[in-house]
Amino acid sequence: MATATQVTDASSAFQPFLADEESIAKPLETTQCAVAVPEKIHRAMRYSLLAGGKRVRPVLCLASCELVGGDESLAIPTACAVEMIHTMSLIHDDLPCMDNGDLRRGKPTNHKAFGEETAILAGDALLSLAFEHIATKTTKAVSPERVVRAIAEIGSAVGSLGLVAGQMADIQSEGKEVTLRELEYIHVHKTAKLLEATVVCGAIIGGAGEGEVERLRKYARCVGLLFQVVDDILDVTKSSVELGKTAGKDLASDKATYPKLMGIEGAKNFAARLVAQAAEELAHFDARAAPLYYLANYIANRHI
Ligand code: GRG
Repeated sequence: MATATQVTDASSAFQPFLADEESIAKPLETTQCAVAVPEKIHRAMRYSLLAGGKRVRPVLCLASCELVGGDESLAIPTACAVEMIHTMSLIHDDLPCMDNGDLRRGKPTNHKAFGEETAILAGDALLSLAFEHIATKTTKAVSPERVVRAIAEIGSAVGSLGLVAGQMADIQSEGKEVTLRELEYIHVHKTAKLLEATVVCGAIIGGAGEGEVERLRKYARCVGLLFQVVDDILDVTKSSVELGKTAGKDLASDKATYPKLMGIEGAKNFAARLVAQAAEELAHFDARAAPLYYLANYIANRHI
């Protein structure tokens, strides 16, 4: 069995509450790894957090910190915290009372593996751990004022005016005709707000000035919306390939998507405009903006 020191660099940032991924899949009786009591809740938290995923948000956070001259190590706790929050939102989104998903990140969803009660609690605990993690693990090299600002930024991005608002609007739009404006509201809140907070917090922790923070906020808004537009395009193109048809599943389904409201070419043009707008904001920075250019293009051209 692997030890905590054998996990990958990316995963080791999530210590101390994780041990090794392999043990997560094993029944509790055969698991040797040290997890806090109650073990089931900590195993459920690690199960989803370490299940993989593209880690787009942490990478954006670190790149933003470096862009403004901060060492990436300063932003590691914030980057991990954002991934914890993203993961908890996926766990809750998959619940039977929400999207009722069976699979996530190539594995059974948290509630399928651990039961609904545990999945709800695992999400709650990840959310709370995220804020604790920033507050207690950010190095003293970052001023307390900046740490508090980052915590407030993330808190407001995921609360009732942020991610939760987007999810609520999404639920309330079910079975109704959705306009482009309403769709944008849902995605800006459900997806873009957390991405925005991620980039902004990387900059705050890295020591950015106000002008830099606001430019990066604009960059992140474009990238956040881009993320969802591309997701919608992928839903159509993936299902077209899977079904061997020209019309994808999502063009026919009830769910409002960008390709459905704008057509596939319209959605692709919109995505291209968002990438260009994001790049425009970065043009005000020096060569250290290269990773953020790359990330916008990665998000635009990804296949998963
Ligand atoms: C955060 C307080 C709080 C509550 C959560 C359930 C809920 C409220 C919101 C749902 C938000 C949600 C699931 C939005 C979709 C975001 C999205 C685009 C997910 C896919 O992100 P990827 O592709 O996934 O980055 P990986 O697995 O690669 O990390």
